[in-house]
Amino acid sequence: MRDDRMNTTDLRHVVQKAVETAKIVDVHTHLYPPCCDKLLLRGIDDLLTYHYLTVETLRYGEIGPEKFFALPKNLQADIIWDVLFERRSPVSESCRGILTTLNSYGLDPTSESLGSIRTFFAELSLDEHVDLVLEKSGVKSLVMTNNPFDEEEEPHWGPGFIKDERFRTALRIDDMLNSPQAALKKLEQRGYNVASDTGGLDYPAMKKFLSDCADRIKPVYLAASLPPDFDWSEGSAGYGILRDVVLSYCEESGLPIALMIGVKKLINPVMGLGGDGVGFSPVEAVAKLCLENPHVKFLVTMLARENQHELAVTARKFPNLMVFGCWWFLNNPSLVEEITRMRMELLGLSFIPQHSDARVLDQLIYKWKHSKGIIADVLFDKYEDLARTGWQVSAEDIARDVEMLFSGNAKEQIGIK
Ligand code: HDL
Ligand code: ZN
Repeated sequence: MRDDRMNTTDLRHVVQKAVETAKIVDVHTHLYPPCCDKLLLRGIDDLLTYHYLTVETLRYGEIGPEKFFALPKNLQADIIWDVLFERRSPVSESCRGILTTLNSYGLDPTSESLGSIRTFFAELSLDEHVDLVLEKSGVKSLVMTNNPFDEEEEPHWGPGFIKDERFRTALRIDDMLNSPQAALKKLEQRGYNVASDTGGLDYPAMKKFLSDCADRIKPVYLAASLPPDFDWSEGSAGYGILRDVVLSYCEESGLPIALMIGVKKLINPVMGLGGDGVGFSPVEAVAKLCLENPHVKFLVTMLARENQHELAVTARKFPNLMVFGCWWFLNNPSLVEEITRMRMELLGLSFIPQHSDARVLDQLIYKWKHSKGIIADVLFDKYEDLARTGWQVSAEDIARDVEMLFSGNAKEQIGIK
């Protein structure tokens, strides 16, 4: 019988402290290391013009998308601040995130102007800013999204790109899976001997390309976002490439593959990055993938709320399936709580509860603060449930469990120390 008894107040305090101080491995972001300079978005204008807030602003119809996007970034930010903060209460999760972040810097937007907030950020050098945000957010290391076909990013792929251990790479292969012919053309332009006379897809050239990219940036996993109708069956779109190029490479290299399923690209193109939608996706495809590729490690997140229960049940059947994060439109308190509770009840501690998906450096602060608060509440409730059975967790037990959720499971999956 365990003898360390904690009363409810002590238990809540110990859980909150353990979660609050937990170091984080953030398995999915869109950030860049300091060597990429301007590619790394940071500061108040980048925070305000994050695509989550631009679409929320444009809903009020005070300005049209074309006119809005033609404005310089600072004027876009002025409009967003006026529409969503000055003339309405900033109750959405993306707006609240801005306020949480400013508050963490000791800035009070109710009394300070946007101008003085801009001055605060302008005085932070890039390296100081990165160090400050990683310290405040508790993120020890994060995984980027590295697309070999991104003309802005790819030129940075040299030894300096992977020098900073805090920024790990992920080889993002959406283009190869979702637009293979265009991808092959780009391979040809880069000097790959694409056997175009076959008329079909040149798998060996694609696999060589993957291997060469991996040699350059040392990814911790391969990644792709997939549409709601993603299907793993002979003859379906992308099936051959996924099977004979990507999964074959993952099996040989031992690299996991992260699949992010359920995005409907550009349902409203004029909104740009903010134009994507969500769709229900057959989880059966994930089950078949895991069944037929037992030696590949799958990291899977799905975008539709309605997919979450079946995905968690599927994960119970496949040890090579690690469910991660409350992705994108699910990263809202009500859904993070619902999904985390359900996952813990079905999977225990064998899942990765969250990733930030941060596109702007400072977002790490609010995305993790908000999620940590919810995950701590869920954990506390579960420990209370245990206590009612007579099972008392100790402070060491709690520290161990929290480490698994915020870094241990991730490190094991992506092979980092
Ligand atoms: O495809 C992805 O990685 C998504 O996360 C998109 O980048 C999306 O636009 C996003 O920013 N989600 O938070
Ligand atoms: Zn993302």
